Amino acid sequence: MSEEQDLKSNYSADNIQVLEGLEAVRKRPSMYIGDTGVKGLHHLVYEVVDNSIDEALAGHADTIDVRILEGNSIRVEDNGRGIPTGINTKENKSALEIVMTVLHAGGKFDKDTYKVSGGLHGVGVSCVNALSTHLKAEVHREGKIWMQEYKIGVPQYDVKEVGTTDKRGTIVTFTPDETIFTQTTEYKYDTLAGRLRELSFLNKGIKLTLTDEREKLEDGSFFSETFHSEGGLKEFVAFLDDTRTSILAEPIYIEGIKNGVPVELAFQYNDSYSENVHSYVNNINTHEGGTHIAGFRRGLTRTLKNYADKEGLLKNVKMEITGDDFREGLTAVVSVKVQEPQFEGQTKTKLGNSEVMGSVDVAVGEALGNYLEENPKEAKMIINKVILAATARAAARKAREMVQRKSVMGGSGLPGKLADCSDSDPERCEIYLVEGDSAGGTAKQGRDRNIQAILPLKGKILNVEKAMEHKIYENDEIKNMFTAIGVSIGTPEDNKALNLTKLRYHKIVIMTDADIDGSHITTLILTFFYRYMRALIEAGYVYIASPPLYQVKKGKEFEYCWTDVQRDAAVQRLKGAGKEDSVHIQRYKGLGEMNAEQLWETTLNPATRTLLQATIESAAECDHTFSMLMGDEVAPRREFIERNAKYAKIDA
Ligand code: 0RA
Repeated sequence: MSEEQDLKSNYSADNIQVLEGLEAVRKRPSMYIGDTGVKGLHHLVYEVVDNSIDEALAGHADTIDVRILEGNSIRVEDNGRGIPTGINTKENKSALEIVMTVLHAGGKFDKDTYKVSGGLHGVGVSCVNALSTHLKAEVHREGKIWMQEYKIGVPQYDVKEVGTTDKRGTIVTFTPDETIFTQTTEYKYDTLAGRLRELSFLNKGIKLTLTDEREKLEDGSFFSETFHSEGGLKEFVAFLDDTRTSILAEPIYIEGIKNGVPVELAFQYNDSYSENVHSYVNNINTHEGGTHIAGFRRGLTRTLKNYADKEGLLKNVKMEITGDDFREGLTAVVSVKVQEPQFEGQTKTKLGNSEVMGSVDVAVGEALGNYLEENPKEAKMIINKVILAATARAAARKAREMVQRKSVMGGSGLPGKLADCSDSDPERCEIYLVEGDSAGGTAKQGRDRNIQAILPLKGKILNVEKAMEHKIYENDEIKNMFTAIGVSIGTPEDNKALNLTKLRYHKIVIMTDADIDGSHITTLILTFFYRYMRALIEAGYVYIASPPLYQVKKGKEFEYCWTDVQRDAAVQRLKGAGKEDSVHIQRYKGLGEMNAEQLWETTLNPATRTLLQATIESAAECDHTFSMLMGDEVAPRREFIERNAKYAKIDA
């Protein structure tokens, strides 16, 4: 019986509504979980974990165990009270069955619990059920084990008692439906780990464990990590800044309920020039900020300014100090819990509730005011840093205006190294940022000159993580990128706002050699985009080219290969009846080894190439990774490279 028939044959008067609900989820999964790609696939896990987080926040659980099982099934276990299994008299069904099969039913059985968790889409575990070929719910409660299984959301039997137990809690195991998640059903360990780590900082005291059971380690065990933070946001900020040099001995930490809004935040200053403020509402990352961030900025600026004025620290300062100056080198995490959040903005990640602004402003004002009074030495260090920032800002503005002036000089303002395309519709146009003049030359010959522009970049570009802002605008390679791409920055209100109206290409492709240097250059360019043109990444305009690693050849026949597995398979295929040694493997050490035609076939031709789109899964995770990769500390960088050794080994 097919799954669709399975769904139909279970129709009966009293569950029509239920089935309609879950059919809607299967018909339009994106409406419920965002998309059916990699993101949506991982969202299923977050949806289940969120329920356990809610149980923990209600004070009934402290441990959540997540496992990636063989075949990419997921198992989530908590030590909470267990979803109630008794018969709900109104529906004449087990509460467990209702929670698992009715949209938005999750919270309805426990009105007293203050529900604050719940993913961006907050749709509940029944959606996960609808999008799984198989799901099993197990409840350990009052000495008994209860169980029910489902196929694409349809119960396979009534909730049944299957044994006795001395544990408490809920276990949900599910297998995502590959007919829904057509792109991939493979879970990325690092993606799940990043979210669980984030959740552990945002919800202090909860122990979250992730285990990858898909592959055994050499000693026969599975790779596993536990994320557990007693310090919460204070530790989050320390983690984000672990490769930067802090100004204060410890982050400033603020926690309290203001006008009924629970506010938690922590911040630290470091000796870098970038601002890293991350915000969350009900554990959801609010990329676009909103009223909580506005309140934080307002409280920070006002309190620091008042203190500096009162202490006469600005007496000899001639230039104007702006809000930005108070946030240079600032790393902060702001987390609020809002009963009925209103999300706005392009990606619905901007908090709109106006009352929250005052709550955060007041919380910061009180706590920071006290801190400054009690820690005059630290207070002076912060104010001195602000004054320095104001001085540097003047220099940066000048440098930025120079870049801008050049970019508005019309067509002639384009960099001399740019080989532009002839089409002028940005939607069709692409620009390849190519490592080195020689590969740049090949790319210029091999490209489709109607729609593909080539900008060669000279060696390693400036590390923006370590440079002061005005240096960045003085750097030739960076100037070339700004002017070629056609974006400008800098409005009086917000000097980081990016103006995309003059964007000249909708695909910006980074193309470097497939070796360690190449991946370093890719990282440098991505860091630059992340810090100075983040909107380009957020809009999905930034890509990474993937040139092949090998050409396997026998006589006139040849194949390109991107991995060792592909290479070995190609060798087998081409070997055929012939002798093995007649098969020749060419290892491409750099783009320069390919001729124009080969580069076109493998890497440039839109019909056959593979582009990786750069995305920001978690801004906090990205921030940490970039500062670590580009920062001063060697040990964590080496560790990261070793952990990602599959890629790093390419050139070993
Ligand atoms: C409603 C009521 C009760 C527990 C839960 C929900 C619950 C849901 C989930 C989802 C994952 N883990 C969970 N743990 C508990 C219990 C009410 C009571 O016992 O009085």
